[in-house]
Amino acid sequence: MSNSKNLIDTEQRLGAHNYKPLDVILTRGEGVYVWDTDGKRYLDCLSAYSAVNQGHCHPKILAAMVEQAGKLTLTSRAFRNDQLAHLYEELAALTGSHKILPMNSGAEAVETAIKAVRKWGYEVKGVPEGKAEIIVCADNFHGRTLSIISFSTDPDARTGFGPYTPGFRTVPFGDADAFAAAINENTVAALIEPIQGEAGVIIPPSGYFKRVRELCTENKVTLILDEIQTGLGRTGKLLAEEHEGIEADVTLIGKALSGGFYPVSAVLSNSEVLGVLKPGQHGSTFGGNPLACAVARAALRVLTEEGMIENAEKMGDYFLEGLRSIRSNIVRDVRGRGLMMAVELVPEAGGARQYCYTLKDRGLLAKDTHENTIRLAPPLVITKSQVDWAVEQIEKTLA
Ligand code: IF1
Repeated sequence: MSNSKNLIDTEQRLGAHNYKPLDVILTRGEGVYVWDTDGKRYLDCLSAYSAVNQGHCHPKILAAMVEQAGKLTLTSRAFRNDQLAHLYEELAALTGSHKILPMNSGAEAVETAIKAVRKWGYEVKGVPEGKAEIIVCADNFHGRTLSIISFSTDPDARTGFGPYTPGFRTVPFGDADAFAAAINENTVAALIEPIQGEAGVIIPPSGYFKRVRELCTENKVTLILDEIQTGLGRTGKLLAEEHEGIEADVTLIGKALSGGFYPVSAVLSNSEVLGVLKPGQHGSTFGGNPLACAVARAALRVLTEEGMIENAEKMGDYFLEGLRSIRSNIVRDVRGRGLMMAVELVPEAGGARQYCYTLKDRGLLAKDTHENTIRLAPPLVITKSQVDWAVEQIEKTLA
């Protein structure tokens, strides 16, 4: 205990205070479980913001990582490596995309897409130089870099970091008429999350994305879906766009692309958009490195071969049903798709964070978002009895 206190004090003293984590110090993980330094076990219902969809320390991803780490880790893109082509092939087969660009963090994938669609706008659509506009949604979360926070509507994320990158137009999420009204001849793209995560797991009205897709096609606007959080099985489908019956022109994935072992992200595109990038115009020292590729290949393989996506769909329905059966006068709403779920509390409950602390004491880790919402996103390998146990803890906490 005194040791944990020392670690926390040291973090407070030497680290920037850009986070306010729950005071639990984790040291080991396996599947849906993590253990703290006192040996207490927790069911992880955050999954590192959906980066460990495959469960903590998945043995097959670990084996692929160790094997590749002993062979070759980094070549830079100045030379080729023998893993990248395989990752391209497997991603293309899985998602039907025609061109792929590997990066590291999610924010980098978003930045990459923004660069590519701007250039596409000038070279292919014929937008006058410097005039490209991208439509984004209010309450979005796409990452922390300067251009991305320039179009954030969250004051914490944005305020004080200007001057801001211009060229973005904000519309309400889920409002197709507002979206239609925002399109003009300089609109090169729309960048949207299929389900808004940070905003509190906000699911758009049905038909919204069908209409957005049509409007994009009619107006030659590139539809970019940020599936960094919703993708790779989280919502019970490989990509959340499948729930909407649409296909994006550009899809961004990250997080679970490595199963949490390593930062790996990718831009998946039609040939036209990524086709505009020529040698020297974009890149990254680590993007597409052989270690990242080997890890990503294993992470994708276990996701599909071990039935995790189907499990997410089944367990998601079951978990939601359990949450909806909870009788509590502080629950305002329960929502979710697959294993991306949220319990919103009434404002009088006094904030979600205290309930996350109670859940932690009961052995369940979850993260509050936007004051009154508890976000629940366990690894996709969760079993029925583990869901039963989780619902019981949540019920006792909110009763
Ligand atoms: C943090 C939330 C999750 C994302 C989408 C891009 C990125 C993210 C849809 C950027 C990242 C994270 C980052 C994390 C908090 C977080 C998050 F609470 F903000 F909403 F996941 F739930 N697009 N999401 O959700 O990816 O550059 O981080 O790899 O602490 O900032 P990244």
